[in-house]
Order: sequence, then structure tokens, then C-alpha cells
Amino acid sequence: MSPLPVILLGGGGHAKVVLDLLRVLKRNVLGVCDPGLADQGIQLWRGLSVLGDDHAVERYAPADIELANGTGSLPGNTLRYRLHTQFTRQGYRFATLVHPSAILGSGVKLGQGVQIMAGVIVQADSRIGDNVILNTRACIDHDGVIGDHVHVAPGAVMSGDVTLGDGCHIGAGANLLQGIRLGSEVVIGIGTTVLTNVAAGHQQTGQPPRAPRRINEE
Ligand code: JB3
Repeated sequence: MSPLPVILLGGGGHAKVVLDLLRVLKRNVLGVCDPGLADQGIQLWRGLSVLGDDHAVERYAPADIELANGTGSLPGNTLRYRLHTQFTRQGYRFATLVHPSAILGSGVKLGQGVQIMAGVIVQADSRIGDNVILNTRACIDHDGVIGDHVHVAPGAVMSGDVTLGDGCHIGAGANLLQGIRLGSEVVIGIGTTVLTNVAAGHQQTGQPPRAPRRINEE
């Protein structure tokens, strides 16, 4: 059975990357819903019809289409989460998209609406929750458990057996030591190295370097 046609939600930065991915996967994209584009009277966005705001989705039965969440998730912005939960409650499904350049190990399980961008590596037995973005070149090593609505930003590295609670944001280029556990809604800043567990609702940012020492000094 050929995959269902797709409607893209959002027409900003993240949506450009999702649209490229849909096209690489040769998905039939019916159009984009974005209140911002619609309010400006824009009818065509990157070759796609602007269908209107999100109510335009309701012209299609849930069984006839899939949605692609083109809104990104940054700390403090709940739009991506709200779109996913609202439309899922209405019976719509979100396409799970994996870029052909990504590498998935054996036993990897992906939730609904997961977006795995170019160059991502997910190693054996990792589990990725619903509505997760594994952004460009992110890496989840073996036995990772990634909760729902998590965004792992470009180039971030989770060593083996890392657990991220729902709604975590892992900044670009961050590194998590093996076995680390983050509670829900944790924010890790760009480039931060995480060596200890972080409790739910906390953030860890910054990277104070240690003072320079002579090489070979004890
Ligand atoms: O850093 C990276 C690699 N990506 C970032 C991504 C994770 O988050 C990116 O650089 C941006 O910082 C951000 O991308 P996003 O979410 O696409 O943000 P922006 O470029 O500002 O576009 C948001 C779009 O959502 C705009 O076109 C808005 O008009 C649209 N929008 C706002 N409210 C909405 C709604 N779209 C829909 N469908 N429904 C809404 O209610």
C-alpha cells in the first residue's frame, strides 16, 4: 500500500527541513497549514499550496492523510507539543520520517511522528518516543530511551544507555556521559557536557573549562 498524502504544519525554519525530507522520501505533500503565511495572503510556499490555518486540516478525514509537524521545539515554545496532542486527539496521525542517510541499529523502536534528520545515528535497542526530533547529525548510542516530545538539536551526542524524560531539550553539540538520566522537561544548553543526572524541570548550561595544566602533570 502506498503511503498516505501528507499535510505539513508550519512554514518556518524547521518546516523547510521537514519538507526537504518529505521530498527525499517521495511523499505526496498536499500543502502547508500556517496561520502566518495565510494572514499575509501567501498562496504558494516553496512550491506548496498554502491551505490556510490549521482548520484546513479538518477538510480531510483522519484516515485519508498523515500530518508532518513542521514546527520546531525550543525551550519555552509549546506549539509543536500542542499541535501534536491536539491533532492526535482528533484522530489524525503524524508521519514518522527517517532520512535515508540516517543509520538505525538493530532493535530500534520509533514512536509516532518521530523526525530523524540527515546524518543521525541511533544505535541498537534504543527507543524513541512520539513527536521527537533527532536533528541533523545527532547521535543516540545503544539502549537510549528518549521520551515523547524531546528535541535533540544538531550534533548532540548521547552515549550509551542514556535516558531523557518527556519534553527534554538537548542543545546543539551537547554531550551526555553514558548512563545519564534526565527527568522530564530538562534543558541542556548548547555545547554542555553532562556528567551527572539532572532532575525534572532543571536546566544545565555553560561549560566552565578547567584551568590550563602542563601536559603529563598529575
Ligand atoms: O536550530 C534548528 C536546526 N532549528 C530550529 C527549530 C528547532 O526551531 C529553527 O532554527 C527555529 O529556531 C525553530 O524552527 P521553527 O519552529 O520552524 O520556527 P520559525 O522559523 O520561527 O517558524 C515558525 C512557523 O510556525 C512560522 O511560519 C509561524 O507562522 C508558524 N506558526 C505559528 N503558529 C504556526 C502556528 N503554524 C501552524 N501550523 N500552527 C500554528 O498555530
